This record gives sequence, C-alpha cells and structure tokens, in this order.
Amino acid sequence: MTRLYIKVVMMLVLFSVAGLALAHGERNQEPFLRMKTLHWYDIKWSIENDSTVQVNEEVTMSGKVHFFSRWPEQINMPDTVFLANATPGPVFVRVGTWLNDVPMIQSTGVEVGRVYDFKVVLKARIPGRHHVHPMFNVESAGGLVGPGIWMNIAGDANDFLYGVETRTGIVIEDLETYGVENVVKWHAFWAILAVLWLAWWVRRPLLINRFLWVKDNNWSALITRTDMMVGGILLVFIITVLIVANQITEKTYPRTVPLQGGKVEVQYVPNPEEGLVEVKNHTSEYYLPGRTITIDATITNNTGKVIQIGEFMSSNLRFVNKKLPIAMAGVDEGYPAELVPNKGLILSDDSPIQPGESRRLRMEATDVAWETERLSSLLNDPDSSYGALIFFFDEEGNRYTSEIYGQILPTFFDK
Ligand SMILES: [Cu+2]
Repeated sequence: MTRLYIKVVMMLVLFSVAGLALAHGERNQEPFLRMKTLHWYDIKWSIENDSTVQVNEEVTMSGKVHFFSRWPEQINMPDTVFLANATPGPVFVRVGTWLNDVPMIQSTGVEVGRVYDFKVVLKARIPGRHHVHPMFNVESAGGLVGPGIWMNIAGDANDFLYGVETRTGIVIEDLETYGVENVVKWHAFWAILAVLWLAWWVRRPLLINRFLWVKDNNWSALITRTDMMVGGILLVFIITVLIVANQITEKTYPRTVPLQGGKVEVQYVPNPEEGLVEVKNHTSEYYLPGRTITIDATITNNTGKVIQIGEFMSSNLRFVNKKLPIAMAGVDEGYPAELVPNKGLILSDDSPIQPGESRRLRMEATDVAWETERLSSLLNDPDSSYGALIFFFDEEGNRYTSEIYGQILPTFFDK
C-alpha cells in the first residue's frame, strides 16, 4: 500500500516536472494579452535555436518591441514596465537590459503606439535545456513574453562565477556568495539570542501555574525581579549591539547606494515609416474547423511608393507572404519554426499597391498554431478582438509597419 502511494507521488512529481520542462505558460495567457499588447519583431539571438553554451557564457537577445495603441482596457496602461527575460527559474543571470540604449535596471514607462529597441544580456548559470524569451513585466498585466528559443547550458553549475567591480573600485569575485558568511553569522547570532530568551521563560512551570498566578493577581510570581533585570540587561545589550554593528558597517562600507525605487525615463525614437499605410479592418472571421483567420480590410498607400504586403504578425506568430522574396528574407534561419506558419499569408489580390491607391482585399492566415498556441480561445473572451502588425515593403526594400485592429467573429461553416 505504502509502495503504491510512493509510486503515485513519484509519477505525479515526474509529470509536473516534465510539464515544466516543455513550456512555462506562455500559451496560457489570454489571447487579448498576447495580440493587443506587445508586438516583438526583428528579434536576434546571439546563438542559434537549440545550440549549446557553457556555464558562464553570455547570450544576447535584441530587437524591436511595439506597444499596441489599442491597449486592452482590462489592464493598466504601460506606465510601469520592466524589461526582463522569461526562463524556467534562475537558469540564467540577467547581466543587463537596455531600452533604446538606456540601462533598464529600474522600471520605466512607455508610450503606446511606439516602437522601442531592446537588448537583454544573460549569463548561463544552471545546466539544462531551457526555453528563453525576452519579456516585459507590465504592472497589472504580468509578464508579456516575446518569441522564445531553446538554449542548452553545458558544464557544472558550481563553476558559475558572477564577478563585478563596484563604483568605488572594489572587486567582488562572485556575487552569488558575496557577503553570505556575514548573513549567516548575523542570523545565527539573533537566533541564539531568541532561543536563550525563550529558554529563560520555558524552563519554568508553564501554563497551569501561570494561569493560577494570573487568577490570583500574583504578579510578582508571574514576573520576578530577576526577570525584570534580565529583560533590562537584554534590552541594553541589543541596542548596544545594534549601534556598534551599525558603526562597524558604516566604517567597512563608507559608500552605499540604496536600492533604487524610482523610474527611468526613456524617450521613444519616432518611426516615420509607421502608419504611412492606412489599414482599416472591415470584418474579421475565425473559421474554426480550418483554423483560418480571414480579414477583410482596406489598405491605403500613402507612402508615395509602390508597396506590397509582406507579413501579418500577432502574438509572435509571423504569417509571411511567401510570394514576396524580401518578406521571406526577413525570416532568419534559426527563428523558431513553430512561430512561422508554413502556409504563410494568402492574399486575395497579390498585385502591388500603387501610391495613393486604396484597395480592399482579403488576407488569410491559416495555421494549426491558432489552436496549439491556444489563440482560438479568443472566441471565449468577453472581448473577442484582435490586434496585429502588418509589414509592407516597397521596391527599394523599405519597410512600413501598420497596426490593424478589429472585432473577430467565429464561423463554423465553410463559405
Ligand atoms: Cu517558453
């Protein structure tokens, strides 16, 4: 019986661990959070998908992140956001993050409808196969993750070293172990003191006797003169220790900077190519059995150039117009294949859009990813609307980005 119990528990543990290893929840987020908040693009990783780095090696993720202007009403505006990384536990140490080249040690606020350049540098710490994403923590919304790739860390976790030089020139060999001895020493000191103080009271008869003393108003038996004296001595001793310890600390570390609570300001860089192409959504449908999203939209070309539709991007899924070589060239080798659906983006009219032209057409994005990425649960949301970025290219290779936004209706029958 006990054996069976142990087996069941072990299996449950195994299952939960295996589940963790496969994904860490990026698919569980509500579709509106993934489609109408951040659009990550031009993402570059310093290593290839599923390649291996050694413990202590650094990897870099960089690219652009666009904050959608139709920000969901259910969450706070991105006035307090923090650039980070999503990994299964502290398997990497975050060495630094930058937004438009400003160090993001603290939180910042951003403007919706704007694009920012980000960079995240990580240092490999714990061996294993990990799924690693860039991520923004947004107040009230939680973590919003960008596309992730697999990274393998090889080596020994005990070899991990994270050294820094402080502003005052002190070299710390390893932050992971720095000052730990002192922390242990002080915890032990206070723990011993607390145990002694408890022992002082516990060594005497406890409940019944003391209850009777209270009942009889026998206060001098309850708290004796010796108790008072010991208490007084302890009080003076603790305050003296605090004062002396504080002085020693101040002498040892004359210059300390407290943890910073303020926000950093980041200026956005104007993106003149954004919005030059006007995109207006008429109707959008999600055809469930076929896992197809169809968008009926009017595109108005104000770029002064001849343009073509290159890509429809939402929730890190990139539906690329395969007939347009320049759009295909934008998909790096090594970009996670599960995020670039095979069929790409199908247009009802492929011909180039002339300057000044307004054209109504249908865009079709079909892939099982709508299901596997659990975006089809969009239809269970009280707010079934979608948001995406569309990329256009002119003949000189310039790229224009535009937002598209609309309500989306489910359809169950092929038309
Ligand atoms: Cu992941």
